[in-house]
Amino acid sequence: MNVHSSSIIAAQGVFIGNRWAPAASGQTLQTMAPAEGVPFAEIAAGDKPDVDRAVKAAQGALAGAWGRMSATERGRLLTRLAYAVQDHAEELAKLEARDTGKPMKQARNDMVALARYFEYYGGAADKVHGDTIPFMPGYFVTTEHVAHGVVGHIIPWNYPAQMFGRTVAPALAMGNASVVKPAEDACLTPLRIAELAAEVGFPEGAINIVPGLGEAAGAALSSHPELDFISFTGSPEVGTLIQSAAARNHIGCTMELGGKSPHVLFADADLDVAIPVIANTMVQNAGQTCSAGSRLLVEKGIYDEATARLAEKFAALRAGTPEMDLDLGPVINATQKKRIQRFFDRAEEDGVPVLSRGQVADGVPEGAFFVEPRVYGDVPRGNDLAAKEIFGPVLSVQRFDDEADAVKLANDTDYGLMAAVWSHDGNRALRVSRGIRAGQVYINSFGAGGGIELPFGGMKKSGHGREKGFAALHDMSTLRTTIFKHG
Ligand code: TXE
Repeated sequence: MNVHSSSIIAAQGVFIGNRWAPAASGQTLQTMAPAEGVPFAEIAAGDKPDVDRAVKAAQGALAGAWGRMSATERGRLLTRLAYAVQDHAEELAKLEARDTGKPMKQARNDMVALARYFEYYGGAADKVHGDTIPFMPGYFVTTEHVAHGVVGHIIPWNYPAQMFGRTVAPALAMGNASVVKPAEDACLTPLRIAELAAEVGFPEGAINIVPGLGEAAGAALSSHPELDFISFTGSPEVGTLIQSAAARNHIGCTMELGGKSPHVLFADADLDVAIPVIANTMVQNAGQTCSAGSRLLVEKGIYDEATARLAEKFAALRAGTPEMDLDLGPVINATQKKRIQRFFDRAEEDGVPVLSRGQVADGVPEGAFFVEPRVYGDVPRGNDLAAKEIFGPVLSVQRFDDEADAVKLANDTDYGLMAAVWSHDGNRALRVSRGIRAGQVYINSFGAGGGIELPFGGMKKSGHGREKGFAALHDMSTLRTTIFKHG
């Protein structure tokens, strides 16, 4: 694909059975370059007939070469794809940066993570062991983890390449065949990765991509009667629709539905370490990260010092285009920009003070989707700024009295994806971490560079099921128990 600015990329269409084809309807959609505010790519508007064809191709793969492959051979293919991603990292990063607007350095890091997903799950493919279970005399019982079959993956636009690696790599490692519906706002890297997969030898139908609108291709995929499992990352509203469809088809699903993750900062924390991490985890990907640490809870005695330091950090932040490669890029589209502006307007009506604002760099194109990064202080408990997932570069700060109050405040949200506790008192940090309902809790750090080895997923309304680590391999497979009565 040609990624030069000023030209519109014509993506090749849907990718089914290792071949490109136009959408059955012949229709296309235009996607925008968020850092330019202009149309960037023309993608196929996939819909039900395309999804039907993709599911058939996936079933064909399971009945054919892909289904017959040993776990070791599958692992080798995944590893080869990891190397191919590394070989094409710069091309993929440029594509991702233009499609999402993120700074080049963040897009490059995304490609490192993408390759790592395929490397990790390539190595793990033949290391998922079952058990033998002691049972009555005369019986020999084993369990094994077997593929679900055809897995549907509906992924969002914030990290198109990483999300592809996160959900597709473990599915393939376990021998499933995948049908992916990437987001209409940013889907070019998943298409290119699928093409690379075909080049390194993945058999026809193992990986199929049907781009298109959520309510068309996404709805057709999630309600497809021959799907065996579905993995979704996106909004809680769409998560509800997909879970309802999965329930109607009696299939399993994993849901990753975002978060409002807190940093709990005690007075004895090392602010030199904590403050830069807190500021950075908030503006990474312009705050459009499900696990963004978007709430800072500060022990009252250090509130002034912590917020002053944070204000300084935020004031220095600059948003710019991928090529400017500054601290953050734009948000994904005009709708998200308007949505964030509404939070700003409401905060003003509620009299919540802005502690600090970063800036949008001079020279960014008119009409691009940039948002000024902001920190809000003394956010009232229950206020939208502290309760809702904003999905933008907006940090809400609140103060707490003591340990019990810190735990109460940390849990004062519907979400439970990630959290961090910052304190030099290890006993207290561990105690507090036990009280927080979140799928991942960090002590004196946050995010750990993506941590592909570490199980990741939600409690409460952040969803269910686990991605990353071996936990993903278990979710991407089902258990067969063999009961052998012998002689
Ligand atoms: O998400 P959608 P949107 C949150 C975040 C953001 C909000 C809205 O708070 O502000 O959601 O973002 C597909 N049937 N997250 O509207 O619509 C869609 O095409 C089947 C958090 O972009 O949920 C895309 O591929 N699929 C999040 C995917 O769902 C449908 C990441 C996600 O889009 C569908 C993104 C339908 N009826 C947003 N409608 C995270 N957890 O990281 C849409 N889709």
